[in-house]
Amino acid sequence: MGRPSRLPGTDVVDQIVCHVDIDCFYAACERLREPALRDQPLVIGMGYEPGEETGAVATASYEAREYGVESAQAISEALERLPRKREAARRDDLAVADAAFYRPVDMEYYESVGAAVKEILQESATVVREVSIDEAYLDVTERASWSDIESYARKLKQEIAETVGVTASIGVAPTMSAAKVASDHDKPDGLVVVQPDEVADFFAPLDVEAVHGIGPVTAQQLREEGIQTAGDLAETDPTRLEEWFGERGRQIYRFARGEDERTVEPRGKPKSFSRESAFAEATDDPSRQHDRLQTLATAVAQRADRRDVLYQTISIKVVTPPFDIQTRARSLPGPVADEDLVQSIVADLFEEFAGESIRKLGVRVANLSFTGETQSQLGEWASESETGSTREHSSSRENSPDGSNRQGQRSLTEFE
Ligand code: TTP
Ligand code: MG
Repeated sequence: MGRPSRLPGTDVVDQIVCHVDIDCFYAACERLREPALRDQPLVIGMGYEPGEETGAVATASYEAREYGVESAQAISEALERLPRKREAARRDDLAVADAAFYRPVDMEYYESVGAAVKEILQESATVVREVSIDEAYLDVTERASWSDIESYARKLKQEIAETVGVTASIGVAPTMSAAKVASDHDKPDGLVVVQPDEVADFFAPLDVEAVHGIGPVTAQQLREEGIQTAGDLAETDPTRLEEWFGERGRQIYRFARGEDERTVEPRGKPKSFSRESAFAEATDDPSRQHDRLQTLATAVAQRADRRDVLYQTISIKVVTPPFDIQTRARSLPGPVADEDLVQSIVADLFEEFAGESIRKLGVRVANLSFTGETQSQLGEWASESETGSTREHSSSRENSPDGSNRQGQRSLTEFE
């Protein structure tokens, strides 16, 4: 197996594409740092505070979607369908069970959770195309085969759930557009594999609106022409579609037939590099702890080095039983690429944990530069340490970042 190649004599690319999309992403992030929001109707958006008038829903949890609340809806409409818990609790005519929690958008925090997911994806595939904060295409042709792709995808979902704490839906197919449709097909927590010989059967019964590139307006136009399903669209004369929609008509025709010759090409740069490793059982053996930390430091520094990346923040993550996460970060005055320095800083940061029983360790370098500017000398850095602590998968709001830009706080959320 190698990178995707065209099947002999055809236009068909021989590749395995995974499309990964996190379920109700902003809501999932809020639930990470405020576990009381789990299983509750939850709306993320702006403009719901008293005195504010306009604003839109960014996303809603699946519990809230059952009330018809959805992305891009006016917040006033969302509040009508699903009042705030706080409001419902005050009034006799509103049931608290039929009300939702509302939270404002906190992009900086969501970016840090998104970066942690992307890091796992970068490790899991040969090529990753990041398309939005919570979504990416993976070329996994070299990492799996069609016979074991389901277990590959299941492991990837599990790793995202265990490491970051959010659920992903994954679609696998031989083309990007089919993989995208497949990941949407069984949300939330979906896993849909469309084998190469199943593409036509998979598409045929789907509503035209499920086809990649077709929004509600186009879907309505198609329905008015009697084209209800992707199967109908696949059998429509493409010249008619071209008359109606121009070049895009050809494209949706091809997508509805499962034809898409694009290959997954990279875009976007990593925000950090990290490695974590759990002990089989928690250990208080200082030499095992030290060795593990040094191995992680070397792995991370070498990975950054291979990509010609400099870093300015170095941090460690220490998980003690049962699941308490502590992070310690140190920022340097300028970007460096120095394996020995990473090793000595992580050893320094770890000193305060001497004697403790440790379950898991992690090392991260962040604040990356890709241009290879001047490298700081060791003596120059007047370092600044930051600390943070939280509980794995159940960090509370009090422990979460307060929105300031301090280095250590960013590293805290990146580890969550
Ligand atoms: P999506 O992946 O489209 O939506 P989602 O993750 O909330 O829900 P799901 O994937 O389970 O259907 O978008 C990712 C995030 O982008 C979403 O959590 C919030 C933000 N977003 C907006 O702010 N406005 C929008 O109109 C949309 C669609 C998304
Ligand atoms: Mg999503």
